[in-house]
Amino acid sequence: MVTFVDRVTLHLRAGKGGNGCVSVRREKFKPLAGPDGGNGGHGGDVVLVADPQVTTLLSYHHSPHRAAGNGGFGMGDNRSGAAGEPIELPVPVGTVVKDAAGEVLVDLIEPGMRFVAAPGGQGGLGNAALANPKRKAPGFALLGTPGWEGDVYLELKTVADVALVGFPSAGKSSLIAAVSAARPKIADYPFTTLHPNLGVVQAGDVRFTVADVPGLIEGASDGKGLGLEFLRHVERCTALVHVLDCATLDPGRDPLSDLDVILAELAAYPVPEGQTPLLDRPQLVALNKVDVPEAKDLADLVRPDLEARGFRVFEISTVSREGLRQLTFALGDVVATHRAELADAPAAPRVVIRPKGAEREFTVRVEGGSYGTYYRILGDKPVRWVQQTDFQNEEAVGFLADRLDKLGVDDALFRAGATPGAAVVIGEGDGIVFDWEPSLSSAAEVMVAPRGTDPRFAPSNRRTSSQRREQYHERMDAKAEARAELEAERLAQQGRTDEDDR
Ligand SMILES: Nc1nc2c(ncn2[C@@H]2O[C@H](COP(=O)(O)OP(=O)(O)OP(=O)(O)O)[C@@H](O)[C@H]2O)c(=O)[nH]1
Ligand SMILES: [Mg+2]
Repeated sequence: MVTFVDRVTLHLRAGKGGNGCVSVRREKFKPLAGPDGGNGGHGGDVVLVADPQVTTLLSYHHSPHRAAGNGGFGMGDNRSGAAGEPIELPVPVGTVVKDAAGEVLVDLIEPGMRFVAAPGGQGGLGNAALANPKRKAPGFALLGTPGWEGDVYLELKTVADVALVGFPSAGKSSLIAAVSAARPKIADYPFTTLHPNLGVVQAGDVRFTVADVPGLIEGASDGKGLGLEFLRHVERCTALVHVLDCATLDPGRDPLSDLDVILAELAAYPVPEGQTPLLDRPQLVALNKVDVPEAKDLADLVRPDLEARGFRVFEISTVSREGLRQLTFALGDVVATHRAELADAPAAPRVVIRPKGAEREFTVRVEGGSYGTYYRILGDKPVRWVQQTDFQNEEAVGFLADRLDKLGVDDALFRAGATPGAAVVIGEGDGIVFDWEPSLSSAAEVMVAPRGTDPRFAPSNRRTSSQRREQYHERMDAKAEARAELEAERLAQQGRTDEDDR
């Protein structure tokens, strides 16, 4: 038996980003020829795709754990890691995706719509990419960040233009089989249909889809029979067709009271906000099984009453195919009119989804616990930067500190009242805990000088150019003097030797 699964919880894991690489290029006469560590590859995404070929969530019911591939590590010689293999999960058109808290994330209502349910992690930069004129040979690389991991909840809401509702065995499945190529199970016991069936109907040049939902009985809104559970599949339809059984032999049942029971049950069904209540949509009545003579008589009898209540009534037989053409053409008109209204309606204002925290990149929250106050920093960037840091590597930790300071984290901590040595946690939960040491931000503090002095105010000992000129002349004079002295000495000596020769 084919199982129809229309709700499932998926456990997804996107790929982890690959780590960047630290490497130094070596050449024969240049042993340290610069950094050449490549970047890590990005982790693969898990993507849900609305696929018209898929009709149930069955495959996810059997294997709800799905994971995308991890990014490859960067390597030396500027080789980047391979990107992780993404996975695409085909889901039926009309699948609503919710997060673990039940919040609607997306409604995959158009064929081909894609939704990245679990984004892959970022690959870490290698040391070649981290090099810049100031940091020529980085001795560190960034780690890849983990991919998104968690649960999403899928719920299938069939997308059909027309829904067939009615008591069990009224002939709903027989009708869908008579007007479309769908071949649902048909039998003369109640609750033959256990899941919605879809069929495509061509009426003139209008093509529309019809859904047959499991039968309703009195008290369905209290959970009797199959309950109202399957009316979820009716939520999106344009029009309803009440299929009324004119040939039932059950005592106490006739088309008029059947209709009242179904109307009461439909009225009890809460549609999601912003949608038209089921009973405010166009409704048609099909009096079925008129191939049976008694049924035909009964149909003729109740028809004026129903018309007086404002319904368009069709006498049909799925066996003799009587009245089917009129019914399908009338439905085609309703659907076409509705489609034209939708096309004419002014387009809904476009909703711009801004990335979260676009205006403020992080927040500081002061929290207290039995271990004293600590400061929690929340924001995508700081959290990601921590994930990218190899805490075994001092240079990498220094790089993290610089990044946090540049973002303004130190200033924000000051403003929040943190003092040096305070405990700072980055991220939710246990996160990473630091002892805060504010980075030095003013040049005066960096210069080494006794407390209370500032070398910038110390008198200069550089010579001015006039002083330099003076000194030059003094030195030249001294040289000339020394040379004259030497000359005199030489002459004096010569004189003495001349005397000796004599
Ligand atoms: N004579 C006659 N019998 C019909 C007609 N349409 C359906 N039936 C019979 O009615 C019985 C129930 O038909 P289904 O189509 O299974 O009824 P259903 O409304 O889908 O019932 P559930 O799925 O149980 O809610 C079957 O035995 C059909 O053969 C009809 O036009 N004439
Ligand atoms: Mg059925």
